[in-house]
Amino acid sequence: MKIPQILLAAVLAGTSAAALAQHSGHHPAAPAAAATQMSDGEIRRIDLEKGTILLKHGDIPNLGMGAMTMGFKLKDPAAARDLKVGDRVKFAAEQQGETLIVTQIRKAP
Ligand SMILES: [Cu+2]
Repeated sequence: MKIPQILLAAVLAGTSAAALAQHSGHHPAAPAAAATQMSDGEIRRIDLEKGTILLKHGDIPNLGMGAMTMGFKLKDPAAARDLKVGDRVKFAAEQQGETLIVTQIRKAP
């Protein structure tokens, strides 16, 4: 069983080298990964059939985004059925490829 162990060691060495290369890259200000950060928003438009929402939002630290008004996809439109234009909300968003998706949203208390 010598050969598989050597292969495994080579794979592990390659993995850590790649990880080190990433850490010495060009993104010194990348925020620490957080589980779910809720951001503040206000609904400007909502379309449950298309699954889209336009939010005037505050900072979204996990996306490195400041305050603005922009559109998102709703991960679960059914969960937003009680929300309407003008509602203040707490929401979580994440980027999947080119798309920004609201993964959680609820009326702000
Ligand atoms: Cu934005």
